Amino acid sequence: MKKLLFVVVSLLTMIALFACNKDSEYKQIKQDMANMNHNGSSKEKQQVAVQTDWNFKQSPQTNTTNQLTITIKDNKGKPISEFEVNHEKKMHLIVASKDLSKYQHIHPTYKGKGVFTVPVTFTQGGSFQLIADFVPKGQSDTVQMHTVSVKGNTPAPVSLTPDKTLVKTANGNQVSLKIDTQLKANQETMLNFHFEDAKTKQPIQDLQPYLGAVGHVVILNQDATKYLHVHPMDERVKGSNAMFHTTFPSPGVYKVWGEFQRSNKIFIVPFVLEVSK
Ligand SMILES: [Cu+2]
Repeated sequence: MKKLLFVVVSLLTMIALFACNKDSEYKQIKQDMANMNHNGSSKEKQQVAVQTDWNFKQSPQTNTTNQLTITIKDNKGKPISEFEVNHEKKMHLIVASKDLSKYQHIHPTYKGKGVFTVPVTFTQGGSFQLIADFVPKGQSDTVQMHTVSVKGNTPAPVSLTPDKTLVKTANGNQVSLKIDTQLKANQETMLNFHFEDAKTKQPIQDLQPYLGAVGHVVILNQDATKYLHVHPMDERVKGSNAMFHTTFPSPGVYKVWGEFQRSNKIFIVPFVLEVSK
């Protein structure tokens, strides 16, 4: 009997580990490509070396539409022409102010021959980090970053302070972030988002798929040089919990944006977390 129990427990552990590996996605890239450290799930294919041209039609400024062209080339300078559709899009672009107080997640249009275009609006001046996330055909997830200086009124940077309580409300949805253990660098962590109606406190069961999953979690470190894009363990759940499995690459303060959809409206909940050694 004991033996049988042991076998069952082992099997369950194996299934849990398998599920973890299969569904978690982990990306990290340093701005310095020479020190690039890319990590991924076991199914990951070889990452292709790419070059990226970032070109604004005019030097970027506030309160206007800035036309951005992003061109993806291989390491010989030849445009990469085919991209996989990843969570409904060929490219995901994160635009974040360097202090992480401003955040946008937008989707450039693919024009062919490696060229993507997108209008970008900045609500303030200063330094912004642009992060393009895409998959060249037959290759693995690829992340490219670019820092731009935006002309216009530039407020003093907002300091990044870890949240004391991990409960946020957006669009009438109350979102609690639960983390089982103390956050430690290089240790697998489960981020568990719990959803309640802010008024009635009833569990929310009617989240809608957003870009092919119940939600998306984007994580940046304090200076926006380390980027993680995490997808849920189970993409099909509708609430009242959504679990995201990730690993923070180093100690420090991180900002986490959870992006979800309900009643045809996207809502974003930001959390600031401290990760210890
Ligand atoms: Cu996206």
